[in-house]
Order: sequence, then C-alpha cells, then structure tokens
Amino acid sequence: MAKLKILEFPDPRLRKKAQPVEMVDQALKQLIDDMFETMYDAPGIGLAATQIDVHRRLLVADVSADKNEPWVLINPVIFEQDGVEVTEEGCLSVPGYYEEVQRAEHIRVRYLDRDGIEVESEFDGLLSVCVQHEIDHLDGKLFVDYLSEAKRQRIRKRLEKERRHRQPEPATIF
Ligand code: GNR
Ligand code: NI
Repeated sequence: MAKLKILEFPDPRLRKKAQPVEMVDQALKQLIDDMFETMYDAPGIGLAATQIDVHRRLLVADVSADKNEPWVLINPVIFEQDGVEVTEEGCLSVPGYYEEVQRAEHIRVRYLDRDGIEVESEFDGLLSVCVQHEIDHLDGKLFVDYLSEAKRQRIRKRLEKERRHRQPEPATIF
C-alpha cells in the first residue's frame, strides 16, 4: 500500500482530460487500493485518479460515517440526471476552501466495478454530489470553476502564497 501525493490547484495537470481505463488488471487494483489509502488518510469522501496525476477514468468514494462503504467507478458515464441540489463542497486539491455548488440531485451512472463488470447504479444525496465532483475531475474540471472568476482568482492567489511559505523554492546555485 502507498499513500500518493495529491495535486493542488492551480496545478495544470488537474486540467488534463482522463482517458478510459482499458484493462482492469492487478496493477489497476493496486492503484485502487492506493487511492483508498490516500483518500481515507487525507481524509476525504472521494478521490479521482486525476488528483494523483494518473489520467485514467477512475474514481473512488466512501461517504459513510464508518468508512466501510467503498465505491469504485471505472469509466463512469452519467446517463440520467434530475433535480437540483446545492451543497457546500470542498476538495482535497483546493485545501481549506468550501463553497456552495449546484448539481443534479439524482444521477444514474453506468461504469465498470472493481472486477471490471459493467453495472448501473443510482446515486442521490452526498454520494451523488461526490460522484459528480469526481467525474468533473476526470474531465479536468474543479468545483472552483462554478464560482465567479474573482472568487476563483482569490482562492488561487491565496493557495499560491500559502504554498510558497510551505515549500520554498530551492535556492538557485551560482
Ligand atoms: O472530501 C471531499 N469532500 C467533499 C465534500 C463535498 C462535496 C465534494 C467533496 S469531494 C472531497 C474530496 C475530493 O476532493 N474529491 O475530489
Ligand atoms: Ni476534489
């Protein structure tokens, strides 16, 4: 098992569009395990492969209180949605910021499960919001994209400033 580094806004790698997973093999299962370890450790309720710099259409989630309801969605496609729901969202790639985002209330999703079996599931509540948030990541989209340009720039500037203090650039030799 390994804990992976999570990319942070405004890292341009978070803007890459993930490509479909072609094979559900042992290497992918290892990656899934590492993503769960990373997500639970963070802690977060979801994690998209994009956030760990793997540009494949894969996400994990667990919104349960006891952290014992793991979901794995490979190549997810939302094929039905209805209703409207506003939730205060956060993101491990935008640490410390929480803003209201409007999304579909119910979604139906077709995807491959951990065993590579094609299944359909219906999601609502927080899990629906989380799955939509993660699929956005796979398309290079972040929750801050739903905010005003001014708000997004303010968050970006504050995160950049904070990061400069956290990990100063290595001093230039010569
Ligand atoms: O941990 C997370 N919490 C959360 C809360 C409201 C809406 C979405 C989320 S997902 C987030 C983890 C994350 O960044 N996943 O990409
Ligand atoms: Ni996120």
